[in-house]
Amino acid sequence: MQENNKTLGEFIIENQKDFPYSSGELSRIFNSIKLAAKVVSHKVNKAGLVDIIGGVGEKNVQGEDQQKLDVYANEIFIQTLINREIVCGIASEENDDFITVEGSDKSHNNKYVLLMDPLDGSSNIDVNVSVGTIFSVYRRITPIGTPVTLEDFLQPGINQVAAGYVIYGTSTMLVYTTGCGVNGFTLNPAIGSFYLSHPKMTIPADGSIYSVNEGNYVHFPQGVKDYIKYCQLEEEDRPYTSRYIGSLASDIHRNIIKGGIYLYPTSSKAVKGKLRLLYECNPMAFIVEQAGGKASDGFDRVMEIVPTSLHERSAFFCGSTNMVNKIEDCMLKAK
Ligand code: AHM
Ligand code: MG
Repeated sequence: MQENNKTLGEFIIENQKDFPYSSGELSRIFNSIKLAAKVVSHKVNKAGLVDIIGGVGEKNVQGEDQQKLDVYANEIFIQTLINREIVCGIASEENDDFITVEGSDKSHNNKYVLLMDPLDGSSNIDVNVSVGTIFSVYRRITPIGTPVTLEDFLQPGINQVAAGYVIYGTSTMLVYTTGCGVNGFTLNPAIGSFYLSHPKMTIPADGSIYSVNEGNYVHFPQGVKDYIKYCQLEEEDRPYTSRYIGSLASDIHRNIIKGGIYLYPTSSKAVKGKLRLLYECNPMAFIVEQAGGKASDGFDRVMEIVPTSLHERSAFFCGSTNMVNKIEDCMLKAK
């Protein structure tokens, strides 16, 4: 079969041997994510019709209350996973605490926990700019058969068995890794199937795009200011191009394809950074590393940070390896 004619479902079955422990459980998790992503994609595509079909807090034509899209996406992903009894726990950027998932027989026999940001960049929805879902899967640490605990979620990123993102953009795309490279799939909305459109994605070692919210420049640490000035210098292949959507999955996706770096530093306004280590930084770091790139907090590998709380934040520099090496140099020199 031609690569570009392969559906995500077929690809998952074909590559099940690459899945850690390959018991079929991870394949079922992917099938649920795929399903939830299609439901959310459909809803996101109708977001611009809000004035016609009713806004948040109003009733829609079926007499149901309209919800904010991020709340809706959160519920869809959680319900899809719970109904299929395939994970033992879920943590979401939208929920203060993790959710324990027990089987209909009250068992706790599933192996995996899933962490997610169900609708990242949701401030972009009102202006018709791409948003995304980001997810991460770990094998539980506590014994199978017992309820999950916080410990199962507070694992360093190097323990991830799978991670991915969905972009609800000009097309809806799902990109994921299980630690054997990165593959991207595009939804054909007419048929409702994701097709393999970006096999074996790799990020160039060098790039010429830097993505940062430069409006916060005055609040950035000196090393980041130095790096931004370096990007803007007229020297060798510089100045680089500045591109910032403000939607993590889309900014990283573009930089994987074209070569570039995404920066969300600490600042005097956000002393720990803005992005969440578990829901945003680690899954993106896993994908970018699997594509041949690098992810750092400015000094150390993001995926080696041992988390101490569910909603912990981190500085995040991620993308083409040589560009991330350069910002680490700048950070070290300015320390
Ligand atoms: P959110 O989880 O509240 O949507 O915030 C995460 C988003 C990322 O997608 C994006 O890269 C970043 O926040 C943009 O932040 P800022 O507006 O501060 O540049
Ligand atoms: Mg987010």
